[in-house]
Amino acid sequence: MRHFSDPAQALHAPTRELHNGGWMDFAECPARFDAMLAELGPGEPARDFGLDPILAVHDPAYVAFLQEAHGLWLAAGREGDAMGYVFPVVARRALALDRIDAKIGAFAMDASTPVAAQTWQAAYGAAQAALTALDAVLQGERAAFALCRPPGHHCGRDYMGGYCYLNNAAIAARAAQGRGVKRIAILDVDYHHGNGTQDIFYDDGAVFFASLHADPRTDFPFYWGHADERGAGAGEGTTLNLPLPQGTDWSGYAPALDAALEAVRAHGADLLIVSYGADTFAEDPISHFRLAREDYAAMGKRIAALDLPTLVVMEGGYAVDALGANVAAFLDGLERAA
Ligand code: OKP
Ligand code: ZN
Repeated sequence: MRHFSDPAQALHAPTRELHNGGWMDFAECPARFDAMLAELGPGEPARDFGLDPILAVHDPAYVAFLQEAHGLWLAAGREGDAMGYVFPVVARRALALDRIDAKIGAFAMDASTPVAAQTWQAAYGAAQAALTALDAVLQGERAAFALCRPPGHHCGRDYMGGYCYLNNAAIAARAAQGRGVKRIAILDVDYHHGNGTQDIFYDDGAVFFASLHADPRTDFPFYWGHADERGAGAGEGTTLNLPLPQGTDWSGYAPALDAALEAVRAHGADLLIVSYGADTFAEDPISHFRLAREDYAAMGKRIAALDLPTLVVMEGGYAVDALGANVAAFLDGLERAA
């Protein structure tokens, strides 16, 4: 399968993240990107579609913040990665605050998404990779893979979170709508619920969002991904959440996947976007499902049976040594059933 990326995506390299009250090495590391490229080969370069498709999803003030945040951090006399520690969840109002600590809290949903020196360049490259792979699909490619890193499914219109800064899947979906694609389905098979993607399309009846993920009662992002979140307004019924317990293996995963695929079929989509995460792997260091490599091939085959033009965007997956092979197994399964 053709795949697309931008070298700038390797430049985002935060050193650490808050974990259970202490510091751990940043799990979403540049080695993930290198591991995928080592397995899949260099692929094709992302083209530059500019800022407009990003601004079709994200708030301009948020995009400006991403570009300036690390510079403001350095200007405040800090070193290392910019991280927030105050989050305005109470009595929110539009205050135009300049201090980096105030800005970063207003544009973040968690304290584990640091902004490093080249975060913007990398996130921008990942979004352009998604747009380039989408273009290949709209030109007639049956499926294409955007090697997105950093991932995107946790961030929303005006906030970052969960290692995500720009929502690559949402940016591709809005671009597809702009090019005349009427009905779109986003299938999120990352271990974690794609709360940002859900949020962006929650009231959009043209974009169906289905997600299989660890039950948010036990796993990040906790507040979203519960089965009773089903969309609102014109999007009522076009969000489907299938939370699964920790320890889920293929025997529990496959029936839920089939239910999601059936719902995608019923939506009548013209384009499928898959948010693929390999953090459902049994050996993932931060996750608790038990999928094996061959399950990814089976997953790809079942998704291919939908017989839809398919854009795959990369999300998580932190067992770095196994990552390339897991991604390749999924893409091969998706391609072989074609
Ligand atoms: C991103 B993706 C503290 C917990 C923070 C964030 C998980 C983000 C996963 N270290 N965990 O969905 O793979
Ligand atoms: Zn994940």
